Amino acid sequence: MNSRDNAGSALAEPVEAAAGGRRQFLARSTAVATSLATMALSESAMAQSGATAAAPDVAKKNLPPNVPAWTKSLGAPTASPYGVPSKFETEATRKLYPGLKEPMSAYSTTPLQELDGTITPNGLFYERHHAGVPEIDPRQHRLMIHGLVKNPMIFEVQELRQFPSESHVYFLECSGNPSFLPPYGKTAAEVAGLVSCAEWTGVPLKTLLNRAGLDPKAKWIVAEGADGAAMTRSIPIEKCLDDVLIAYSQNGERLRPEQGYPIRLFVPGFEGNMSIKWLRRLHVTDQPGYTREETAKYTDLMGDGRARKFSFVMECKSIITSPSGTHRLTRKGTHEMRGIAWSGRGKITGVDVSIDGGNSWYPATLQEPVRSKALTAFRAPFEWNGKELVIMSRAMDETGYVQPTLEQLISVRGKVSFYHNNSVQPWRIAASGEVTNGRA
Ligand SMILES: Nc1nc2c(c(=O)[nH]1)N[C@H]1C(S)=C(S)[C@@H](COP(=O)(O)O)O[C@H]1N2
Ligand SMILES: [Mo]
Repeated sequence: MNSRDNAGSALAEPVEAAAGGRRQFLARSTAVATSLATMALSESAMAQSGATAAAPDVAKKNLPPNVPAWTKSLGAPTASPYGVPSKFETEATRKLYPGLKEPMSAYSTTPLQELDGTITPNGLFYERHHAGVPEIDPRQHRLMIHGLVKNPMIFEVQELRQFPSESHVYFLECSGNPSFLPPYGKTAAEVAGLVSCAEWTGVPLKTLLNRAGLDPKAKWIVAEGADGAAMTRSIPIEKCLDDVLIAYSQNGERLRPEQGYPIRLFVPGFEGNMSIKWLRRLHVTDQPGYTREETAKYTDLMGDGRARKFSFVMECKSIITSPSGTHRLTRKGTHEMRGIAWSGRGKITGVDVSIDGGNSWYPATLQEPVRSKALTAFRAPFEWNGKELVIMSRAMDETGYVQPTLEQLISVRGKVSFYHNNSVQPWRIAASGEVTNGRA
């Protein structure tokens, strides 16, 4: 690492030097680069890297012992107004959920199988819009609080930013991530890509409610969005006075239009549809609104025909994202499985993994810090000797709840249930190394 850093700083100097000096430097840097390359690519490193062997089309002229083309010229100019990923990262993109026919009342998935760690880049945050993404001028947007309050209020966006703020890392998950029935997705994104995680900054809702002054009869708040769907949901007052935020930033920058610019409600640990985007109205009431979204839509029909309503909390769940569907193992030996776990009830306390289809389990290592209602990364080594394996993970949270199998879930909820499938996800590694959905 050190010698590479030194080489890097040596590279920085000559850019400002005169042309003659630069040519001289290039001769010097060629020597440095060549010796570094020889050192780094020891035999064992070559055996580990699969990448060189797997890409025969890559021009040999850029490989050791040659100096690559990009080392012999200036790069792109500084200060492109907004940075974008490398053009070689073509798979790290959001995709419309499989089978959707139109993009307006639709959802797109986070490419979980392409990402590392627990923070979702803003451009890859999953999307769920009931009527497309409105373009809202923040100067013309207002938040109204009315109903069972002493002082009804209307806030400008810039006023909201002046209240004492808080920042928290929280996951957001759509309750339909995924449905119970086949077809089962091919990739981790298709199976569970309607979950993402960000650091949200905003003003606690309780601050605004205290200012408005709650009537003792206040029991619910009906939140409404400013999009064409005027998406509306009722939230119990206890939750509103607990950890709900009026968020205006995600991962340090202002919300993206897709995530509710200029402000959204953020209801930690609850199903995504309650975190009303483009928030314009909070109606304080003594009972739920029983809006279209919480009657026709977000209830869970049980096997006996009764509906489970107000299933707010996203229960504990996990998924292995690497290796996962459409990945391929290219060598035998020790591999690392990696994944994410989360719970709407608090912190993840453990993740077990299995390589024999769930017959036996062993503990994965959790990446610190483990945060409440946020994605937690886990990893565990496993051996692959060229025989078929079925790998899966099972998470536990601080309430003692253990992530169920699909069979266990169906035995309780029946088969007509659509939302809240938090079951264990198996991946099959074939003798060829190909990874596919273990359910298909
Ligand atoms: N105003 C409004 N809020 C909304 C929605 C919507 O369509 N309109 N979709 C909801 C649903 S179903 C989910 S899962 C989340 C998705 O948030 P995201 O697009 O930031 O991931 O927003 C919720 N809030
Ligand atoms: Mo959703």
